[in-house]
Amino acid sequence: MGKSLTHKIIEEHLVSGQVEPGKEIAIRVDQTLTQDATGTMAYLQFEAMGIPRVRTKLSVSYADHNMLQTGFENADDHRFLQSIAAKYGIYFSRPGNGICHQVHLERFSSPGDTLLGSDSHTPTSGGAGMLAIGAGGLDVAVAMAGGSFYLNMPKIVGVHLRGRLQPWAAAKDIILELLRRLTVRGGVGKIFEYFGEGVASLSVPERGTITNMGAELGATTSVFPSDERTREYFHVQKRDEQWRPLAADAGANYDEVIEIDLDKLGPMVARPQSPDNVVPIGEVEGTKLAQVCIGSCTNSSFHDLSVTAAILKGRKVHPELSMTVTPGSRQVFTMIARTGALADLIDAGARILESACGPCIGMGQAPPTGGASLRTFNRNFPDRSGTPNDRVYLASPEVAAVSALQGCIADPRKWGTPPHVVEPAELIIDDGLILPPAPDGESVEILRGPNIKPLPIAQPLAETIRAPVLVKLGDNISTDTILPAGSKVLPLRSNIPAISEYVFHYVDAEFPKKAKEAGASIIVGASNYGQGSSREHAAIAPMYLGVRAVLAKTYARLHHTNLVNFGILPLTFAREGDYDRISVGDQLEIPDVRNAIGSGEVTVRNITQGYEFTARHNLTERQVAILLEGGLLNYVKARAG
Ligand code: MIC
Ligand code: SF4
Repeated sequence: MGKSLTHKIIEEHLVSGQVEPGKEIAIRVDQTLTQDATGTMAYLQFEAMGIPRVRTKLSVSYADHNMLQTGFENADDHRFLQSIAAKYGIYFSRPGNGICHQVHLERFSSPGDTLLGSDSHTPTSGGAGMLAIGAGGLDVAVAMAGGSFYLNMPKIVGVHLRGRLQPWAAAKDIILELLRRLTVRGGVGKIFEYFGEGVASLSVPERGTITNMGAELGATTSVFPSDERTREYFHVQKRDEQWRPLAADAGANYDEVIEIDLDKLGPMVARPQSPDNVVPIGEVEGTKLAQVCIGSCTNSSFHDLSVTAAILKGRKVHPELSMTVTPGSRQVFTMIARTGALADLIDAGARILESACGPCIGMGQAPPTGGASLRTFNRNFPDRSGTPNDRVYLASPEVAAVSALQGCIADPRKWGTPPHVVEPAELIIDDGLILPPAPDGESVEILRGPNIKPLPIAQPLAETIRAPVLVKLGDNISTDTILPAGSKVLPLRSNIPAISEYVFHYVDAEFPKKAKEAGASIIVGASNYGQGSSREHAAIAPMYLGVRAVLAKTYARLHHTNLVNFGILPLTFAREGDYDRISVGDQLEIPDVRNAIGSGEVTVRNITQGYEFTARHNLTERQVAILLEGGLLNYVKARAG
């Protein structure tokens, strides 16, 4: 039986474990990336490990999220990141150089290598044949220190792409179609590997759109083969020598296979407030729009912006809406300036934003109250845009551009012939905003602003947990709900005491106060608890407020690991009915938990209601040991000697 590409890469990087679904494996990490909203914590953690220089082949620190400088915090954090990168052997991509995933794909992706990034959309580089996985900052810090990355071996899903995309259908529609079929939980514990004749018709940035948004399926990662299209991409990036061919064996063995017939795929739209709330465009056509935003790490390539410009050329954005365009990288920005596409966008009345995450993470451009926003982004979780009860739709740049002209969601197939965008034969390559590390880090001084507060350290698991339930939540709660981002909160990422005041802000603004008063507390979640981002702050801040355990039906991979890394016990209900029985305010007791945890089951007493139930966990032995020691940092330090 032939091997999948994923198996080949994992086997090449295997440090320990058996490559069988569900078994814990450890893999070697070739490259790491961090961004500024997760990076400050990751580097504080790296510093705490006392290692003089990173031990990866390549580590890059990006400044792309925290770009609004309405106070000193973000500027200070960027200065900190720049100095720490110089000291510890890390490349620093300065503010203005672009969104981490877009820049990484362009300048650093490397087929067949592994990449661990402190951002959930790290799988974007899977578009160039990397095994690229999102993780919490602490896991990335451990990888920078030379440690392996541990994960439960996922199932491999082969996605067979048949045919080719028809006019007006886009790469975005492929991933939206998968979200429609599988939902935001459908990819948990899985890696999606693309194959079939349809692959060759997709460029690397188009593949990047698909692997990027595989994160919304809950997938561990997604990967494309490295083929002739990949070679062309490396050639225009003037990185020919970094390309190598990679593919699955003929007749490769997949745990599951999904077929997508590209010939039959039309434009799709995700409705508010979940990326899997997907319908064919006909079902939402005519929805009046207050805003259209093009950009984010999902759709901000030269092709995406050039298609948009060609549609808008000689026309004006509808007067009742506001349109923004964000180039994903300085390279894209420069190229659209040279080809004239930028002038067409400006003429049409689009608001041009700097190369950064921007509106995708609520850093400006919150839509008006009640107004619908159509975005080419990857997430439309509640309140993420910065407007309470927001109505955010997700679609391709083609749909967004045509809709921007018409003032409502419009089917481009009824609008006219798709523009033909010619990819430039030569790109302007200028890595001037990527600073290499100092050759001798020892003399570099780390510049710390007053926003950077010391890391709180978790406590070893208690003998007995006795605590009230402070909040009870429904399915698919994202980390945006646990700890919002946006322009007010993001600048506090290096300051846990300050950011913890925003935990569950939109669910119960009193949560931080109640948690501090209670001293110890428990969160109750339902299915796919903690989906979405890699932000470990959604674990650190609750830990800081005294949250000791979470009880949920199932967890998203990244958040589950982050909870363990910061000493919060993630339990599951043995019987789902026990979820229904429990109420906010109930006092729970988990007796003798340090001993009981080894068996995989613990007894929970609901003291308020007077009954007992069983809770389980799916922690590996290593994770149990981490919890007993009070988090990964304590665990690593104890083993370092
Ligand atoms: C996101 O898209 O939610 C973010 C902001 O990029 C996060 C990282 C963070 O919260 O800093 C992610 O996707 O991991
Ligand atoms: Fe930035 Fe949005 Fe991409 Fe997250 S999803 S990395 S916030 S552009």
